[in-house]
Amino acid sequence: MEDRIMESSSSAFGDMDGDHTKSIIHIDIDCFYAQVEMVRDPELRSVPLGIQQKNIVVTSNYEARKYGVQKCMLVTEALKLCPNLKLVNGEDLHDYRAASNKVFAILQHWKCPVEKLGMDENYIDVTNIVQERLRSVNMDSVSISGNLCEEPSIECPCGCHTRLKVASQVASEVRKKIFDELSFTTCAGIAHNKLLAKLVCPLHKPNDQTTIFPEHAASFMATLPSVRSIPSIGSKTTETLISQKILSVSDLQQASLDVLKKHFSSDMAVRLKNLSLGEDNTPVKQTGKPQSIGLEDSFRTVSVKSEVEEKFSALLQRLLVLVREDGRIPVSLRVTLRKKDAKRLSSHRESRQCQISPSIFTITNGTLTVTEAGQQKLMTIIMRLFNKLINLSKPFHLTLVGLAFTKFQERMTGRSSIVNYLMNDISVQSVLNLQNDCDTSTTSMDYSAVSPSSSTTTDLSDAEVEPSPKKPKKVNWIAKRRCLAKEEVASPSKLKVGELRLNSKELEKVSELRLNSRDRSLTPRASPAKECLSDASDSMKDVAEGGNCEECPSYVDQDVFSALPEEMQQELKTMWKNPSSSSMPRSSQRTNKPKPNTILKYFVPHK
Ligand code: DCP
Ligand code: MG
Ligand code: MG
Repeated sequence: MEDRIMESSSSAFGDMDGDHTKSIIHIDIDCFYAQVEMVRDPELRSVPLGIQQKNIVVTSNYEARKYGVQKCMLVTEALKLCPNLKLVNGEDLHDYRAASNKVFAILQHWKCPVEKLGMDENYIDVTNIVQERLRSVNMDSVSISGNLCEEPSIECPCGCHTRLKVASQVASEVRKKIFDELSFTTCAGIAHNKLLAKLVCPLHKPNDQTTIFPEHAASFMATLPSVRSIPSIGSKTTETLISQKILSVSDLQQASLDVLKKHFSSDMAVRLKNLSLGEDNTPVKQTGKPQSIGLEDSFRTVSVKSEVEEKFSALLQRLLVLVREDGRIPVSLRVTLRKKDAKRLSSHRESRQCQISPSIFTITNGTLTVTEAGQQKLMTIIMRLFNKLINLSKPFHLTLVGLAFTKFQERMTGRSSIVNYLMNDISVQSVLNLQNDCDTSTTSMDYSAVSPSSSTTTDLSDAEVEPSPKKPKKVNWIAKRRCLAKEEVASPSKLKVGELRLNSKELEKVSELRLNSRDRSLTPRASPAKECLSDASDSMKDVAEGGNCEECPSYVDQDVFSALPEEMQQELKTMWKNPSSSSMPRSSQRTNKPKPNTILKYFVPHK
């Protein structure tokens, strides 16, 4: 135990020494798509209802569940169980997304961090509200609202029972407000960490809530049917654990850390062990705009290039609508394919992404638009990425194509925002989609926590060589840890542009340079290379060879420097060796004569 805590404290996850100070609520909307339809048409409330996407019932209302109609059941199977099942097509996700955003907006009312986990799930960290209320409330009069996982035998000396009781009341209020304003019933889980809050949330479905006290964490975790039931554990991790005869959560609780460390990194081993005990110290991070906006379409099989092109073209049209709604200018595009592997009788996904020029998009009357020529440019890029993924000299069989804009530039409206654009960190996206278990057309909105610099989720699943289609997932823990170590993304580029007058060509050049530098920070190191590279962007590979600049002054960002063309590097080095011969924009060197606007100007020391 001590070993675990010590390891844990020195790990990247921070300490996990039985800190019960937080109060976290996890909220999940009951039969989400079905409720959206029932709110639209109240007559559907009294009938068994299934939401259909292609040949699958993606969810059903609780009336239909009485007949055994489950999420992700084949329509044929569902109709056998419930011949009166009313089916509503749910392939257009627009209204579901809109409802999801409304719920998210309501949750902002409490002015606490809210992290969106999927279309119908959110975490809220109500620690501060609880503290505030406890100042004005008689502690003895506080009672649990809703269900308690297990009655406590003794009071925890830290006062967490009282705090969680107050949190359960806040959860009731949150659920009531969602119901009053949107007519959606919800479930909630209340705990001192995200893991437990999520896991106890569905214990009393629908329209109810459950609280768990910290001392019951380990015993509750042991009741879960398998290690796979832990939200952060994906199929590959599960496979590895099973290979070590670790099947149940209690097996994992009892597994020796040394054994785990033989199969996982030290941090990961500790993390797995802690999760099995119901310990999780990942913070609730306020969700910002989605980190990527994507769409996928799946089908039985497509083996002809022209058909692929049609699919992409249709996806692109829909994607451009979403991007217009979002309002940000995309600067990176990702193409995803799922290839059928006849030999392995399986399918797997592969992605490629590349930067795209922001000039493809224009803002007309405040609306983001793409001209016909711009759309053709995008199609050319898409098909180029496709050609990189598929060897066209051999037959291919695809079962899914996907498109996503994965990086964005905030809108530039005026001179100062150009500076902002260049100075702000552009968040680097991970490769995850919110997607269906079932093979249907999906929209992916990969929501980011506001800061891209650290991991916020408890997602440990399988490094996302292929994002698992099992369940909605957000940012992947391993991918983030491996590819986006804090120090690699947090430091802003040292390009300083305060005094520049840029024409659009140069602006583009600098933005590309900057993005290259960003992407380069993703370049995988040492062993995790495989996981990252399979989804690596072209630019990552293209800039991976950059060298060190021993002659660089300390204020120069080495990543940026090594991403420059060779001749520019030479020019800079010469200039640094012999500053008097340079066109560096030092005030002492300024003359009235206009100087060519060269890249050298961008390298000015940080003040
Ligand atoms: N969804 C989907 N494909 C899946 C799972 C879910 O399209 N494999 C969609 C339909 C659901 C919504 O996401 O309505 C939310 O998923 P949940 O797992 O929360 O399921 P529900 O909200 O439908 O039901 P529950 O009452 O069990 O939460
Ligand atoms: Mg739900
Ligand atoms: Mg859900």
